Amino acid sequence: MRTQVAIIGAGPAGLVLAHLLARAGIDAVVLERRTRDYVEGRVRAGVLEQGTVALLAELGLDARLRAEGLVHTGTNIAYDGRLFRIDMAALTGGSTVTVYGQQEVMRDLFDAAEARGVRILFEAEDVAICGIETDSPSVRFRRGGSGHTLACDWIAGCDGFHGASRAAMPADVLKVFERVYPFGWLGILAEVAPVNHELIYANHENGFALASMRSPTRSRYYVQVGLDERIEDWSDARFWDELAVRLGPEAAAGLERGPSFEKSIAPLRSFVAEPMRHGRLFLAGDAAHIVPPTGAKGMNLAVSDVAMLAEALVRHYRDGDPSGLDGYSERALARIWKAERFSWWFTGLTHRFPDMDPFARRMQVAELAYIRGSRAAQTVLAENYVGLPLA
Ligand code: FAS
Ligand code: PHB
Repeated sequence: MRTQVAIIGAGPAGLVLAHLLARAGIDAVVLERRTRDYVEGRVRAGVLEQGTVALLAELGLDARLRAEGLVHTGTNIAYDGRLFRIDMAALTGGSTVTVYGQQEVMRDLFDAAEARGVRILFEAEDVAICGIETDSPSVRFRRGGSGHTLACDWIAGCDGFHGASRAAMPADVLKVFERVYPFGWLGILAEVAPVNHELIYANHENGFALASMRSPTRSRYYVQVGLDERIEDWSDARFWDELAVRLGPEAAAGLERGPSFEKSIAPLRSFVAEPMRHGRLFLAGDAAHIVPPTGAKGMNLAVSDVAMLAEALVRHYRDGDPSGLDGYSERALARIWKAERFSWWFTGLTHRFPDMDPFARRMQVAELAYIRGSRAAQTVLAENYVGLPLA
């Protein structure tokens, strides 16, 4: 088998890249180890930056997004029994975010793949990356009980944090930067109306909580939990009681309870691997970086990475111009580190750290009070949350 670009991973990074390359007439093959149902069934991100929405629209993949996505002009912060709104659109010249679950994005990307000529090989196992320091790289894999080799010009490692691509980078080339947080997020989905028409990020002395949603009738809620806590420790009743406490009386007024139909705990980390290119291998999305979901950046960064990578590949194949490929890692990392900073800052502002002393707690409350009263501080939060421009 041969293609121009071998894409490993059919998550948001791999599929958006595949659509962008197919639209440009560049041949690609996506190797995904799971089934479509498994990938589409993973409950993950919920908030799309304006740039992500625009890219999906450019690809003609925004019909359902426009019909079902919830456009938010603001977001809300609750602390010490208070609740205040940040009018992001007013502070950023009209920018908004759209609530539309990653599962829906993946369904739209998969549904449109065949018509666009996107080739996805599901259940491709034992992927092995070869020859990235040569002019003839390839990817070996097993599928349907047989071994295969995919010869290619370039390899896009879009296989997430636990994939094979980052491990293919030479150890003496790769530098990693990491912060592992001493807590996780317990999230539920429930068929109940959201407590607010926008999101609420809550800082409480018991810990962080987030009120989000997937539709006017489906809510997505999170509470911060300790690393030693298990899903079986959290009945629905305990979850709803603790969520109400952490949101506070004003934010939780009218909180509708109901049975959860999805419940999971996700760990939080900040992680960046540099560089995002070695020879014929490029990294994109979670394969190269992870952010705590507080800033709603994970999936959006994956999309902006591959928007830059696709632009570079088009310049290479159409114009014989290597500059985009040569500059990809530096350009992508410049935007990634700003999102890492925002996500790390917003996590530090809203979560309860086990070693937090009374002074540190007072610093959190003082910063929240300052943001509540400062247009300048709210502008800084708003412009990061809606998404910084692609430089
Ligand atoms: P992904 O991990 O989505 O996709 C990688 C794909 O590669 C997967 O389909 C995987 O099966 C495949 N793969 C892996 N190894 C392979 C191999 N060896 N061979 C072939 N295929 C392979 N972001 C937010 O913004 N908000 C959130 O609330 C949020 N919650 C999250 C919860 C969890 C549990 C996780 C893990 C992530 C969450 N994220 C969230 C971040 C998430 O949305 C990612 O940023 C996003 O999925 C990144 O997309 P990709 O880079 O495509 O990686
Ligand atoms: C979600 O709806 O899943 C969500 C929203 C905002 C975040 C994280 C997760 O910051």
